[in-house]
Amino acid sequence: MQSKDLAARFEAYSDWRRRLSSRISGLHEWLSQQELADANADLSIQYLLERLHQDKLVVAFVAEFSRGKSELINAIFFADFGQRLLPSAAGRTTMCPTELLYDSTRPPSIRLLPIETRARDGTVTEFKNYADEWVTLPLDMSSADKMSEVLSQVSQTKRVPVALARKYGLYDDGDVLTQRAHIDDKAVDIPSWRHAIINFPHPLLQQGLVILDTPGLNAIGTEPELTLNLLPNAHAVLFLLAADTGVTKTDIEVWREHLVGQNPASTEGRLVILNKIDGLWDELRTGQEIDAEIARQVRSSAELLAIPPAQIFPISAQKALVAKVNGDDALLARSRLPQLELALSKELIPAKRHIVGTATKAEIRALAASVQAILASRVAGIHEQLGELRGLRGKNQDVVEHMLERIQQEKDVFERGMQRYTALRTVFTQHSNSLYANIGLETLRATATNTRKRIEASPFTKGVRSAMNDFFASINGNLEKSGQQTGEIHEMMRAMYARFAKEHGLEPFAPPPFSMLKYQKEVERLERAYNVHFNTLWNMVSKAKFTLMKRFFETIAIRVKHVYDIANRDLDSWLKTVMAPLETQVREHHLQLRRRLDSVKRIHRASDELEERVVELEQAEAAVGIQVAALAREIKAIDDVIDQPELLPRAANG
Ligand SMILES: Nc1nc2c(ncn2[C@@H]2O[C@H](COP(=O)(O)OP(=O)(O)OP(=O)(O)O)[C@@H](O)[C@H]2O)c(=O)[nH]1
Ligand SMILES: [Mg+2]
Repeated sequence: MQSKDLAARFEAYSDWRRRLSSRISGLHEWLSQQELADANADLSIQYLLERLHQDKLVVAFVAEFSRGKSELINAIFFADFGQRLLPSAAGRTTMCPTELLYDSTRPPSIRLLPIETRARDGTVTEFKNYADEWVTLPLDMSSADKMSEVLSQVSQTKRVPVALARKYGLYDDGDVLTQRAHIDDKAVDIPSWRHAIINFPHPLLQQGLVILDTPGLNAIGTEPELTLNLLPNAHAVLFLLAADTGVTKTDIEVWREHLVGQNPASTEGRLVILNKIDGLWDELRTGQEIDAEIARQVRSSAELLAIPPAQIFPISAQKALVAKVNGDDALLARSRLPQLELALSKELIPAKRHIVGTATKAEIRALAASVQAILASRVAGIHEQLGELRGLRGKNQDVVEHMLERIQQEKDVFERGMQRYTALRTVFTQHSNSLYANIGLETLRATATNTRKRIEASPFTKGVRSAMNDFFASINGNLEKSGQQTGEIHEMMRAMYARFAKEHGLEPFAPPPFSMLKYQKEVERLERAYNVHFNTLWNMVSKAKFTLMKRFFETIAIRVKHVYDIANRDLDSWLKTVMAPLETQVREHHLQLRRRLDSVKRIHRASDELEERVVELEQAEAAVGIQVAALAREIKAIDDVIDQPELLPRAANG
């Protein structure tokens, strides 16, 4: 059955990740056994495995209220429970952003962040680190009724004085935010919760799928967490329209702001759904007439959103849910949900797998290259020694003595060169420190504190704007400066490698450069989002605007911190990547010189040692050859898993 396709594909993807992880662990084990894993290799394998393990696929549902987001989630994911699990009803239903995921370290539950936290500093992401800020209610997996009762918390509201709503940034005198909740002049209804996380052991969630259900339009704008973090980072966003309302002005606003606002060129991973087509199922018309009407609505919606009609999926979420619950295949086909599920699984999962596979391959290649370099230098060393020793056959003591002197000299020269290496290490450390001073978290904290103070001190648009602009300017400046510094470090290391290669015959190595582009792009994206939302936010609320502005800034600051965190981590590993090979080369070369000196000394003492030494070296050479072949096999095994065509479990066809 087609509706199983999404589940089957997702399962296949998880299985692929598991196989890949176990292959990579195999490589790591082998490297450790062979004593070929240095700190750099350990670290990059650990990161790789962590990333594969935690890999999440986030699918978000966005629309104006009552378009059927929660109903669609129920229909796609939770029909097996035989009823509506997430609350879905006329009017505003989902009152807070709701994440559905599975974390096996916690029991099934719903965690709720009280709306009161909006009056304090701190974003939802930050609050996620403090369990005591959340109200946790257990989910009784044995009773769908009890579960749906607990889950109805996401539509909970409470009545509060207007002044308090204003303080939370939820009330505006223009009455935009609380339109339908207005009770009287002194009190309004507001959501009870700011954010909900449902921890649910659904097979898809267990494999790393995260579903994000959002409340209708206005609530989106007031929680910057959604606009700046959750939605831009979602792998797919499903945008819903409803056939009974057509495309309204607010639909277009949501579409512009949250789906194309940041990157008009890309609608990749964005699916548009025309829901509630059952409203067009008029018994007095023929099937053909109804299909033509649906096609007409699809075309006109496509035109209004400026996207190709093929990107719009007409469905009936409600009928699909009913059909799945009752096992009514004809109704399910008529709801057209299977087409949407198929598109979702076809678009989403192979694309995700491709990205993860390509990144993993690149990292494994880099790792393999550094191990291959060590092995190559060992072979070169053995060859050199063999050459020397074979040349000594039949020679007298004088020649041996002469050679002894020569190697001793070479070793002395190299040890003097090592002083240069020690000096380089010092300069390298200094450079690294000043790099971290620039892009370190301390600097960011100071800049953010300064901006925060300026926002608080300036009640006018201009003041807030210029504080924010300066914030971005200072971040961009830091990134730029860091880029120059990594450039200098790169140049210094490049020169050093070239010099060691030339003077001591070490393996030539071109250290990879470091690019700041990724972080600059991300900050640019935030800056663009800030520009898009600033005016909306500023116009939307009058008295509450400061609470909102501050929260808006805090979210931006958290996102920038996240960018810095990643940049710092990447820099850590880059600095290791450029330095570690030199350390290894110097150590290996030094060892080799000592070994050469040793063997010639032995031969000098007793000439019958010569043949014995030659045999030993030949054996060592063969052993390295075996390692080279084994490494190639390990890498190929990993490549094979990555390149394997998608293996769909039998459920996909059944
Ligand atoms: N006829 C019909 N009604 C639907 C369909 N899908 C959803 N509905 C109804 O529309 C109403 C709103 O659905 P919800 O799932 O609550 O909508 P939502 O987008 O989650 O709304 P908010 O949570 O308020 O943002 C409910 O009464 C649903 O039963 C559909 O395909 N056909
Ligand atoms: Mg809803």
